[in-house]
Amino acid sequence: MSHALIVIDLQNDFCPGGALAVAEGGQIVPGVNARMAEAEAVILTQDWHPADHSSFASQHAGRAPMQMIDMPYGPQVLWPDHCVQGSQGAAFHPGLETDRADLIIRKGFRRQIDSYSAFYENDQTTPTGLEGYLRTRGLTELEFVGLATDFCVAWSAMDAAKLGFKVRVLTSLCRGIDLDGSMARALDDMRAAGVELV
Ligand code: VGL
Ligand code: ZN
Repeated sequence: MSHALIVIDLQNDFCPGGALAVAEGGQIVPGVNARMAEAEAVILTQDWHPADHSSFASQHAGRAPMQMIDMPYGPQVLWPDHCVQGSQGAAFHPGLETDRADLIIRKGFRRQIDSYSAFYENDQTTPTGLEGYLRTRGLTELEFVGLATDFCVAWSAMDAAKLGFKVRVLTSLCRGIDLDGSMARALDDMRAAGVELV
């Protein structure tokens, strides 16, 4: 019981009825709540975009959601507007026991850059500060759950493994978007990065 549970983006917009809904996204909530009791620390991430965020297709003339675009930091999927700061869509799923969180870390708040990972923004250099928090608390073992498996969960888990944490992803408590085979690719990439898939 020395691990941290990191719950990725369990927010209304990623659940059925939301702006970027992941199939069955809400179904993992009871299981995620149950895992909180087993963890030394509980950390929630919250996707938190300004209304004019550059990852939104609406900000690029003639572009549609799910198309790719080249950003200064690399290729980027254009998303429907989602998780706008302060909106109901950005709020956590109402069933999630957020009172049990030690830390809530927000990401994606800089207009020019997206942030899938809880550790680094999509330039893979700008830190969120989570690594320092975990290290100063002596938390070296991380368990990931949440949404979406093939984007924010996978990028977070792979960064954690690269940083030297012992990492597992509970796949039954994750759900994915699966855009052009991204689900299979993410599972392969996580395994290759040394992430344990449970
Ligand atoms: C996510 C796409 C855009 C995620 C966040 O939480 O996986 N995906 N923003
Ligand atoms: Zn986002």
